[in-house]
Amino acid sequence: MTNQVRQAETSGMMKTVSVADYIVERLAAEGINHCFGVAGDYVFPICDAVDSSAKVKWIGCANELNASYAADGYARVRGAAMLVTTYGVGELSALNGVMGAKAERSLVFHIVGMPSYQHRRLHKIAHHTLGDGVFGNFVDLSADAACCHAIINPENCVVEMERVIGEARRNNQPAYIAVPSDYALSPVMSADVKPIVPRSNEVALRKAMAIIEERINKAKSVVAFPAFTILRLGLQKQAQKTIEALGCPFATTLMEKCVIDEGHPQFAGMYAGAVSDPKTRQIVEGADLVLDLGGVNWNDITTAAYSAQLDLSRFITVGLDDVRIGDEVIASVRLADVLSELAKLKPSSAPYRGARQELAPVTGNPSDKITMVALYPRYAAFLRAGDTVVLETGSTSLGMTPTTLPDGLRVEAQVLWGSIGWATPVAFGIALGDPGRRTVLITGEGSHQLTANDIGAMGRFGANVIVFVLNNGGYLIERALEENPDWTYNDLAPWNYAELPKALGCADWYTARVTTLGDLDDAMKAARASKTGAYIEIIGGKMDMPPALAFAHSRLREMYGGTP
Ligand SMILES: Cc1ncc(C[n+]2csc(CCOP(=O)(O)OP(=O)(O)O)c2C)c(N)n1
Ligand SMILES: [Mg+2]
Repeated sequence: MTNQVRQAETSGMMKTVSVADYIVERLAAEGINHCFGVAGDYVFPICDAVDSSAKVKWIGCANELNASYAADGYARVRGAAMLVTTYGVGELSALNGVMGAKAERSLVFHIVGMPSYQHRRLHKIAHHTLGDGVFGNFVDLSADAACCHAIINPENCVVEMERVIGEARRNNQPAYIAVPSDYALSPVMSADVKPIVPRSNEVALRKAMAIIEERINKAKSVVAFPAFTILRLGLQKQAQKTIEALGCPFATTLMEKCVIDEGHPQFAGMYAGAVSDPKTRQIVEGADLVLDLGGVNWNDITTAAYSAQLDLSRFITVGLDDVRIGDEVIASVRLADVLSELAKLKPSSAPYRGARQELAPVTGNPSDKITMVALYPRYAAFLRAGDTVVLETGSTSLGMTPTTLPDGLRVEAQVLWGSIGWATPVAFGIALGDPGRRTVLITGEGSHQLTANDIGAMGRFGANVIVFVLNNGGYLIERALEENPDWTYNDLAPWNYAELPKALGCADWYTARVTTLGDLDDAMKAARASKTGAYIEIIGGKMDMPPALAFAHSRLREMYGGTP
């Protein structure tokens, strides 16, 4: 059928474009060149349109959950991504990943092929349904994981695509686009619409800037927080310029690790409530004005179990699309516009200069077993400018975030949603989306077991990721968060991790399984030199945890409360 439409395009007098082709080409115009997904019959027309597009390449993943994570990773570095799944069985498998993208503000266009309009009209009993002749059962579920959605037909296609693209860009969150399979093959009806580009209302912007400038001028001390959304919107340089123009110190939470180099002279450290460095804590909690650039997420993790003492009356929060000052909200003001206005300011006094944090020294003898004390400084020494590091939830992220890292890194983590298994496909999506940088995945083995099968896709599509898998015999972070670390539910099937790349088709990858520091140092050198992907399985101790986790382990009662 798709071919028939395409033939009509070339042989007929009138140029016709199918709905499926239109959707794919319109999303390509958003800067998307890869489409992650799993095929299925209801979505064949969309898959065909991708396969025959000169601009978008089909990237088949092992399952829809992986594809949704890979799309999240791609969107983080490219601004937007395309995810294609089939009706019901496919889209529901992707829900966790799409919801996570919504929580963490990553723009994934989720396109789902539905049963045909004709079958819907006749209430046919069809596969991938509940057998009830109802075709709306899953639309609401998938739509809830997005910030906007559309059910496409040939008449509304052009208008609806502009609406969802505009709205998804405004919120930087997923959009759900459902396309009945017969409509997907119909010629699209033209409509006269222009792309909706989110922009500030000039009057509102001037009003917000007047208040912000007045507050800055009055404040005796200012601290800025570049939020994770700065990274999602690719505004790192603008945020840095703004902070340099203000001359004030800036701090980050662990959701914004390295959003601006940690070696920047105005960096005041990582703020995490009671576990912050005392100087950082004083700068943040003692500031007259906290300038939140992008809407920091003050959750249980970023505030170290709600131990942050932040007086919201001292805050100005610049959101993606509004500015909040106390109870006053000024709507229709874009973050990027506020940043460029702030960057025009001149600092009233000499800029803040913090003490540069040096990288921790690499310690231990070559024959020593690998301990966490020796491991994390090694990661810091291994990483270099031009790397994008993907951190998995688990002991790894708690080990990495307090570790000072070199300049020029990009760090991606899913701190708020925290779904294990996320990091492996995300590293894949990032490697495809941003091939000019080297992607480094750091994961625990328990998380890796959820999504490791797409190491195969990395090999297939030439994504040369460097993978570190910490094999510590189970779910260490969970052992640490319980009185009894030996519950059997924290144990795992003992995989031979270092053999996975070969079994999954990455025959030319560098692989190693290391048990001593000397072996680890050699493997790190070889991984860095390798032109293909690299995979290092690191054997760690079952209860050897980084200091932040050990701290939590010693304070379980404070964290969770006592037994009632
Ligand atoms: C999808 C999902 N399921 C379960 C959890 C709960 N959980 C959080 S961390 C974790 C274990 C991580 O283990 P591993 O990756 O081996 O890291 P380690 O802490 O051992 O270094 C689990 C099961 C979760 N966050 N997400
Ligand atoms: Mg583990």
